[in-house]
Amino acid sequence: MMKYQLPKLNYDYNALEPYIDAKTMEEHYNKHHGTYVKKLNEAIEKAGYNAPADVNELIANLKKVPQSIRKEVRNNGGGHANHSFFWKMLAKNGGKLPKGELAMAINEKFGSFEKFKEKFAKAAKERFGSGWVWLCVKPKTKALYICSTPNQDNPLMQGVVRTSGIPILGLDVWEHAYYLHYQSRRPDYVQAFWNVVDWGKVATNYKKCG
Ligand code: MN3
Repeated sequence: MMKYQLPKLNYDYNALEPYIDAKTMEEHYNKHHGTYVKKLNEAIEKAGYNAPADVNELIANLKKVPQSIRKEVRNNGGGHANHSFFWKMLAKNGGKLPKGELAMAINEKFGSFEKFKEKFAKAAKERFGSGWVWLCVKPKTKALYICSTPNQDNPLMQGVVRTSGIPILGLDVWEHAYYLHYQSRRPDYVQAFWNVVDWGKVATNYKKCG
């Protein structure tokens, strides 16, 4: 029995069309995410490391991971955590506006929902090469902020990333996430993303932050 498993998708590959196409979903989920899971398990097994069951706990405590596999765990554990989180924040009938406490926090921090989206899109555009863009919460103050990380780094990687915090929404901006459908048009992919964000789930994430 492998320690970490590819989580089940809660929708079909074509559920997010036309914004995210079925072929991209299938490849991205099976091939890319599947490979991160496989390589993560291989690394853990190789070192005989008694890793925590929760992958978020694993990546939040990279210092506890044996040095010999720390880089593989950072990359593949990050890949597993990031994608598991990403799939959950997407929905067929997404795209509804944030409501309640989260909506107020967004307006307060960014001025308006439109301005928040602009700032997030800018961060996506400016992330050079592969990485992720995040909407995060600072644990003590519950303040919102936008950041981006390279490769498969995640804001939970305290002491590793400069912008550590708790992500409540993430967007994969690796080319494999959009190239089949959008080619090099990353900004078009980011605009399409807003149609499939499940704001109810993002609001739940926000609520859990305290
Ligand atoms: Mn990806």
